[in-house]
Amino acid sequence: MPITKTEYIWMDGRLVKWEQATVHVLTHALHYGSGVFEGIRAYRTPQGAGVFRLTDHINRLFSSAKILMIDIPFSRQQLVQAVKQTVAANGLSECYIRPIVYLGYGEMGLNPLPCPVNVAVAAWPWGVYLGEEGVQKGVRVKVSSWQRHDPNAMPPAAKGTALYLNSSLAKVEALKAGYDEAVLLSPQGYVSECTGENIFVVRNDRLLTPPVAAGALEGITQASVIAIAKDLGLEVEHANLLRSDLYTAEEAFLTGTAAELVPVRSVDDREVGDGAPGPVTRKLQELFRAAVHGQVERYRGWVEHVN
Ligand code: PPE
Repeated sequence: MPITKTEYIWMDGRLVKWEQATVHVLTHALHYGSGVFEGIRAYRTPQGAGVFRLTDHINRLFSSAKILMIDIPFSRQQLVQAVKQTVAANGLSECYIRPIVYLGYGEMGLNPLPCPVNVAVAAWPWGVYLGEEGVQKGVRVKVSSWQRHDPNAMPPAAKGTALYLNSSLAKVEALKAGYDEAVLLSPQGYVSECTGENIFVVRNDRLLTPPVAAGALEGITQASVIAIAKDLGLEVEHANLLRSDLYTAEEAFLTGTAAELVPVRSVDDREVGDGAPGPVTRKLQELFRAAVHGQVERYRGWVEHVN
């Protein structure tokens, strides 16, 4: 998806002009994927721009860094402020926000420990990730021939830049085959997640989503949708799913910051339900949309205002 340029990017403690937010070609992270990042969205709310679950995203950034033994040279509070400052400085009311922590310039080789650690936060307006038609009618997904990471090869709990080569391989395969998105299975054969989204199915009025142990990222949208579903009285469970569970599900949908909540229309050419987004998906989609815009009293604590 193309990037829409904004004015400022936060780099290592200060705002710099968009064009000046550059790195050296010998930056460690460029060679070895030694970085961790977040994807966050801010939404227009009655009180101005509100960043959805900002503190939770920053906490996950610190967890990712901890797994990879990267010492972030800023506090959580400083990075929360950096995000707010970036959104405010660019005058954005709705945007996608990309904080990244990466090993910088000064060392080459596979011992990352002596490397300087750099941090940047960019923000820009970003539309629907899987297309407007996907949001309305649902996406067509395909089980990938690429597996999700084995947790002893790459830790899927860390949102590390290097891990996304796996997602890109699966994404390209799915797109070339004419699908919208790929579903990856764990090395044990269980459904894990999509290239940048968690997956849910609805079965007998119960909501099921794969556990972290199946290689899925602990999604913040996933956690939000679980909370909303429970408040609606639905039973929710983390469960290992087989690909056939996707084929026979009554409903299925994907969740992620970039994608938001997107219905799944078919899996491997088998229609999910009757091939149109079901009532549970629709209800959750509607409530999630209201929640991120600060329109639901109960979930207002999730919205962290910029001003
Ligand atoms: N799984 C993966 C692999 C993933 O990348 C994301 C977010 C999720 C699940 C959902 O997590 P959450 O956003 O906390 O609900 N993917 C981010 C990056 C996507 C990209 O294409 O880049 C995102 O949605 O911002």
